[in-house]
Amino acid sequence: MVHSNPYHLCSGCLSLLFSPFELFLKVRLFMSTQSSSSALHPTTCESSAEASVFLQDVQSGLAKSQKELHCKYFYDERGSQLFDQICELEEYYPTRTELGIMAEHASAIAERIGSEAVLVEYGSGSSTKTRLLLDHLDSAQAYLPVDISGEHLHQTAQQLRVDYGDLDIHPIVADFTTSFRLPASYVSPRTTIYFPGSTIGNLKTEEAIGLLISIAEKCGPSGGLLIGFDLAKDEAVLKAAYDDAAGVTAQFNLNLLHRINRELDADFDVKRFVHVAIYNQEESRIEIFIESLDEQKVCVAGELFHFQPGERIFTEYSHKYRVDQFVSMAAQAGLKMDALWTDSNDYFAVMHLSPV
Ligand code: AVI
Repeated sequence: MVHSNPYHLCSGCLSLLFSPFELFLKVRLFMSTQSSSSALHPTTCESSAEASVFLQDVQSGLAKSQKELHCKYFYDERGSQLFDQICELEEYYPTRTELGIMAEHASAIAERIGSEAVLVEYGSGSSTKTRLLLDHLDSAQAYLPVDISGEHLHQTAQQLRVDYGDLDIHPIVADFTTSFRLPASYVSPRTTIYFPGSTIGNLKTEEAIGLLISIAEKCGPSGGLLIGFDLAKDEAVLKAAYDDAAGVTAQFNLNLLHRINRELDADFDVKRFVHVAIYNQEESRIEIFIESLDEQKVCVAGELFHFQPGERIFTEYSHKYRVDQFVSMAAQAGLKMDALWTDSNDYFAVMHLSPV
């Protein structure tokens, strides 16, 4: 069985390409979208090149004064299983809320996208949400799922071809955050990028704007962006969602240390670390850390790292936007909102934007 992975990354591939977009960001982004229901391949390092990028990232992250590990590394096989479990938790509202919005407003959303669209999905995992769209779109020209995991892509495309016989389905194996281009024959004034899952919230603001810029460049003058993102809300709701009573999110976060032990010849004593999720009100985001319970030393492939009691490793941001904040971030990328759908609690937003 394979599991959800909102990053769909292959660290070996990731180290190879540097687009103008990446240079602009001065970071490498390896993101894709989440899906609770789809089967996505785990991202355990499969080659020595990938393992060496992972090792470099871990050692350089732990050498920083604020220790950090990139959240893209959450999603090995076990991490992807745990993420699937998170999506099913009572406290974790985003997945079911977004799906509810899509189910309730599918025909209005499809109408906003318009007829004869070329639909490009960033991260092709969310087949349930995608099917809701495909079921309602008027004479879509083509569906282009984009994913770094070729095997998964081709499985999805195969099934969709069976179910949507008339639709031109053209999977693209690519990391859309790097130097990804649409094939010339699919470049259309009606290109709509679909980016569900609120994965944009895991990016730093400048990274999110960079990604939106690259999207604005791709969607046609009569096309746009359909994006799902999480909304700012009561702190108690957020803290419960990222520190659930059953401790699944804690296991998900700490699995990163198990993964490093497994794959990188490290000796984290995982029981001497705990999961911490903080709500940073000023930045309107959840910040996730792994905290050391006591003074300890950890060896990662021969390199020693010291931890003080209470010292934290930063692992993830999850931004919660106000609609006006998101609109102004999108404006910096040359995109303007033209439709918005939310749930009855205003927990989550699905927004349609067009190039200015
Ligand atoms: C993938 N991403 C949108 C999730 C989120 O809610 O930020 C990742 C996650 N981290 C902890 N729980 C879920």
